[in-house]
Parts: sequence; structure tokens; C-alpha cells
Amino acid sequence: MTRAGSSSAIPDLDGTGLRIAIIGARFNDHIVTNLRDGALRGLERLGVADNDIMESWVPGAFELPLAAKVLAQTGKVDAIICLGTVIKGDTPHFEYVCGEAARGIQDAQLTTGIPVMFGVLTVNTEQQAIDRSGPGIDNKGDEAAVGAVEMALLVKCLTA
Ligand code: INI
Repeated sequence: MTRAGSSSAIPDLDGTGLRIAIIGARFNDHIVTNLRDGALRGLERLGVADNDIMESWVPGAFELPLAAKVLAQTGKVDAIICLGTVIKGDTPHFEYVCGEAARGIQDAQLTTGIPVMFGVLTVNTEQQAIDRSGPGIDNKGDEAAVGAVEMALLVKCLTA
């Protein structure tokens, strides 16, 4: 019986040997840097080696999908963590950026078969973003890192 992903219990994850990319959106970088730090903490906790982590940056969340797709197509990474922060303003710009980031990130993972995590905060206030990017394991970058390792291991198992 194949066991990977076969239980609803949170799996014991070992990220040793996995190659993981982090792509950060520079807009609101005072928050996104903290999401990046959370992602690095999560990856380190799960055994992903420093040398196996690649980091790159794009201007804003709108640009995350293209960078993720191009990177996924190289075949050089087992999973990608997209990080960004979109804070609601007075115009409909928020909806366009959030919607296209989410749609494009989903498209990147479905068309390439490489897991791409949606570590993008879509919040009403800066305080909500600060609350989700702190030093604990509830940092959304850390949560995205755990998801990246779980999905990379699952995809490896399903395609072995
Ligand atoms: N990009 C973000 O990542 N967060 C935001 O809150 C944001 N706002 O509010 O405008 C934002 N805009 C830039 C956008 O992602 C693109 O970089 C820009 O439109 C150029 O394509």
C-alpha cells in the first residue's frame, strides 16, 4: 500500500535533499522580508539544506506567477514558495493584483507539475500583515515552507 498522503494526520516531514525556491515580491518588503525569514526558518527546521534554497525577487505580487512558472520549467527545483503582501487600498487595484497572483500561481503549478505555494498575504490593514509575519510558526512564510516540503515529497512519491 502506498502511504504518502494517505492519512489526514499532519505528516512527519523530512526535507533533506529537496531543492526549494523562494520568490519574494518586493512591494511591502518590510513585511515580505519577514515572510521570507519565516520560510527560511521552516525549511531549516524540516532539514532543507541552505545550499538547496534559491532566493529571488520580483517587483510585486502581480509578477510572482511568471517568475514561478519560468523557474518551475527549468526543472531545477522541487517546489516554489511565492511570498508577497497585498494591502487593500482605496481603489480596485487590490482585487486585480490578488486575483491575478492567485490565478497565475495556481496556473504555474498545474501546468508545470511543480508545487507552487501561495504565500501571499491579502489583507485589509498593515496590522493584519504584521500579525501574520511574526517570529512564530504561524508566520505565513513558515506555513508555506511546510506546505512546499509536503507537496514536493508527495509529488515525488506519486511520480516515482
Ligand atoms: N503589489 C504588491 O505586491 N502588493 C500591493 O499591495 C500592491 N499594490 O497595492 O499596488 C502591489 N502592486 C504592484 C503590482 O504587484 C505590480 O508590481 C505592478 O502593478 C506592476 O506590474
